[in-house]
Amino acid sequence: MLFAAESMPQRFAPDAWVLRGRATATAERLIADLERVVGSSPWRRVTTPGGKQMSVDMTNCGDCGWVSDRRGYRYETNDPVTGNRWPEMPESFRSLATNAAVAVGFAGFDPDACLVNQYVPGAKMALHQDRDERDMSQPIVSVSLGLPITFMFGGPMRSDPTTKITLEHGDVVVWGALSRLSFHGVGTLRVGLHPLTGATRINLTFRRAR
Ligand code: MD3
Ligand code: FE
Repeated sequence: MLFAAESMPQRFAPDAWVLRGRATATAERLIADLERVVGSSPWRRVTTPGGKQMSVDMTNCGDCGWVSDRRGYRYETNDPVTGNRWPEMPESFRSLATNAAVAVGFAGFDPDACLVNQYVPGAKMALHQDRDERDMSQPIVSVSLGLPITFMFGGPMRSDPTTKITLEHGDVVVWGALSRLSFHGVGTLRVGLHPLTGATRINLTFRRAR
């Protein structure tokens, strides 16, 4: 194949699209830029307000970053681990996110936060809502790199039925306003080896937080 497989956006929920392979061609650049981000703001495992340590390694880049501790969930302009501002959002990240948003009709998406999640074997993310952002009419863009995972997507109530989709290396998902308060989660990462990320899965989540 001359070009990485990239398909048209597929809508899998009333306001959610998957762009299969959208990030494949730029994945090496994204991972190189991520290494610089992690060099400034290293991976860490945060604690939830309930006192449990998450199984996912996290960091952020951009004007603000998502943090969690015993006091709650929130966005902060400074990394609590280093005390410094979060690293700047690499241009490779920003352009991928804004272009993917445009591809499904969201012109003007201007993310100020990119939460980066790293899943090692055994890591997962339980069903939850994202409700720490100010303007819930803004979309969210997520980029999957490395090993595949099962993503679960439900409705506005925890008890709503969930749809499962496999997210693979290079897949980009755009979530519109009608999806914003939907419960979602990620199944346990299984052991594997990916040529670009090794034994891990990386997810970049772009948000307009403030
Ligand atoms: C749907 N991360 O960081 S990204 C999260 O794969 C999170 O690491 C998952 O859920 C991951 O909060 C999923 C896709 C995603 C992110 C935010 C959403 C989907 C969403 C917010 C509302 C609805
Ligand atoms: Fe989430």
